[in-house]
Amino acid sequence: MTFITPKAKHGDASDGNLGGRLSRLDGPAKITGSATYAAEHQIDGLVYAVTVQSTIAAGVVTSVDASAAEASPGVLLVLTPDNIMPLKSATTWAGTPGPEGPFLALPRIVSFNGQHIAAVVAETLEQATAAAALIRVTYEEKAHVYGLDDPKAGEGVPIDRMTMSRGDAVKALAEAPVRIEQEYRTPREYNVAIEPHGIIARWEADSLTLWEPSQWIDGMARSYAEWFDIPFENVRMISPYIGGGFGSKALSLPHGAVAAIAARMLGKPVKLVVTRPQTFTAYGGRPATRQTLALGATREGKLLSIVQHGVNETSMLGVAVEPLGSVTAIMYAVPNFSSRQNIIPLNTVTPGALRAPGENPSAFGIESAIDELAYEVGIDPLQIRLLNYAEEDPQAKIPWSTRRLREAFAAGAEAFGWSKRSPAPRSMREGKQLIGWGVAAGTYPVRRTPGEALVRILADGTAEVASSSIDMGQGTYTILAQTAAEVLGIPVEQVRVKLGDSALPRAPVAGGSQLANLMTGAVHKAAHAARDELIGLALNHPGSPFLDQQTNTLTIADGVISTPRSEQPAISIADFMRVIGQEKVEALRDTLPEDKKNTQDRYNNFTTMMAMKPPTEGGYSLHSWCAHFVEVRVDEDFGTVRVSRMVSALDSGRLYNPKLAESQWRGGIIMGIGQALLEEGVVDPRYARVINNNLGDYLVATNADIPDLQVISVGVPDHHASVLGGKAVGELPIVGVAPAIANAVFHATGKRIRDLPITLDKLL
Ligand code: MCN
Ligand code: MOS
Repeated sequence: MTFITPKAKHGDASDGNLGGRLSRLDGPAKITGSATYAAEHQIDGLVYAVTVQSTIAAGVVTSVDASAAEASPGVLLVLTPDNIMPLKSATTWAGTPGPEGPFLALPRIVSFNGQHIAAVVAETLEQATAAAALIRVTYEEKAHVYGLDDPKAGEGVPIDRMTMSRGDAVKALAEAPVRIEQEYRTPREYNVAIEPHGIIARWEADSLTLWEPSQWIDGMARSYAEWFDIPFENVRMISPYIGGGFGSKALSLPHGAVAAIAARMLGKPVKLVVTRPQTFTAYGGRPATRQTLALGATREGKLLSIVQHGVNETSMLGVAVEPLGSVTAIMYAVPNFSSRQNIIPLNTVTPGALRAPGENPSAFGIESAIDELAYEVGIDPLQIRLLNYAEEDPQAKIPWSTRRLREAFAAGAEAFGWSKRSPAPRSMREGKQLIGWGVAAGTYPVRRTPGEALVRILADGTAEVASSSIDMGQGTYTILAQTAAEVLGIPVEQVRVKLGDSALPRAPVAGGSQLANLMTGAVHKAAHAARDELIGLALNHPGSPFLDQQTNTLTIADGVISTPRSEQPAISIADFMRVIGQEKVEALRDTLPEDKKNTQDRYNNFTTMMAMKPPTEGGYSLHSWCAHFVEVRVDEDFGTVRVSRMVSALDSGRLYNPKLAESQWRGGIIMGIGQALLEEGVVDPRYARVINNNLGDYLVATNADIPDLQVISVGVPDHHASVLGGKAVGELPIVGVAPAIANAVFHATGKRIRDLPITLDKLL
């Protein structure tokens, strides 16, 4: 079992506590290659699976000729729609029953190009790959719908729960002295984590062990248990290191089912790693979106009404909703608002979650539109945002817990030098470079699900923290060590954190940027309980040197127990444990409400998202906020866009580790720059196939694309949001980056790009 132990020395002792800038504890293992990722585990008797994907987008597999593959060297098994083991349908992530009928990991009906339709298992990866190429599939092809622009796409299906309104938006829009109406679009975007999805599945009798990267060990384990109709306790999922997920590693997927089926049929452990091209269709990324936004305002720029209609693509089989009204509804104090949304089924894999699903494209719409309004009425883009500042949640009509967006605008503008901006488009240049300055805001809700943690103090005076929650790079190991160190009074170097194993105390999904708040809360509670028990022993144990002290409390600092007034006696935890002959002191605690501690509620809490509280529950509206200020340089001749400078000010409440939070923010901003300028899944209409399905053609931002990024924290502790005062960090920073860049590009060039990414062809 992997324990993460801090090795590197760090500056100041307090760095080890909450709020300290401790470096990532998992960093050295990841950088030096000693971290073992799921597919790197060495398992005796391992065999290798490779999937074959459909080359049509719609139709039926009429036959699969596997004879050549079966006769190929080393081949052990070929799975096709003819012999795939039907699995039970599993409960959805929302906690609702899964689709009717069995779950077929290799279905005969083809609903998108790139769907797994066969798999080959062989003694080596090379043999499996070679044999997979020999499989001949015959299809009966049907007409497909390739994308939102396909004339066959239609209007789609309204999603009633997305409908929002206040006031009379249509009437107020019609009466508004100033009106603008535009359509904004975002393309299909992909998670492209550097570690591709992969799995090793091994059966021992009716127990299944899975080495698979996971953002949600307990949720995924539940799917496997239900698919194979075995008890949840029989699934062991192991995922100590994850090479990024960005939303794509939270759910069990068909290729995982294929590996587990093959392992069961063969009685051998099976490894299946999807290839980079397959990562584009083995699961979905962010769906393409389109939204019309109509803004009505006074001539002074005060918003009177917003009317929004959004659509996003989904698959033929699944309902994926990318909530386009999420930011629009709350960013500005507009009295009249209406928003509705449709989803349009297409021949694509069911879209999934990608960093800030909903908020991200929502902000692209509203934060571009408000900028357009600023030019229309002739006021500064920052001023118009302050003019329409929402002092309370305009949709829920309740106070914000904290909203330091005004402070973010002020701090960002100051650091950026916004006051020196020349207002007119195309008015700033350096030689052939047109310079543009843009601003946009972003927000992300604080989501809350109860958690659980074990904290154990050992005989040698060190401590352990254990949880089935995960660290995919965001810093969970580090902040949980800091939480335990601070509460226990033990140096952080002596705290080990164990994560990523379903055998450990349970945890909900590491999604929706909730994990840091909920897990620091659970560890804090468990550590307090362990510390209280240790102090209780020191006060009451017959062998304790503190027994005859006139005190009812003790302090622990730097691993030493002492009385609060005099320093005598003082004894290290290790010596104390030896004196009283105790092996360990441990506490398992959860943050479940009293009425939800029963077995079924507890199970659902950790294995579905049913218990996740909306940000408006509890009387306050809980959100993180940010403001991005961008400078772009656009080459007048070539239309190339470079982000040359960027300052972002963010309010995530209290930061548990500012170094890591800043790194999260920079990472999200970098993804936002990629989204603004580079990322787009290109679909060939003839085959409804994503054609740039590799990192050579699907461009993400690289170092050369990224300038120095200044990030400023403007948050204050928010104890409505979480026990320890933090708000959401992980997804916030990407929200608002693309519109800030689009706004800067308009300022530079006078061209408004409403269709991401902003490529040179659109500017020339
Ligand atoms: N943090 C902090 N103070 C707070 C809150 C958080 O210092 N008040 C820091 C901590 O280092 C914490 C990190 O920020 O570990 C992220 O915390 P949080 O916002 O709670 O997000 P989660 O831990 O739930 O992580 C998930 C989130 C999501 S949903 C996506 S998508 C995303 C993201 O994190 N994917 C990532 N950041 C990622 N970072 C990396 N490296 N890889 C991914 O795949
Ligand atoms: Mo993040 S997209 O909620 O995993």
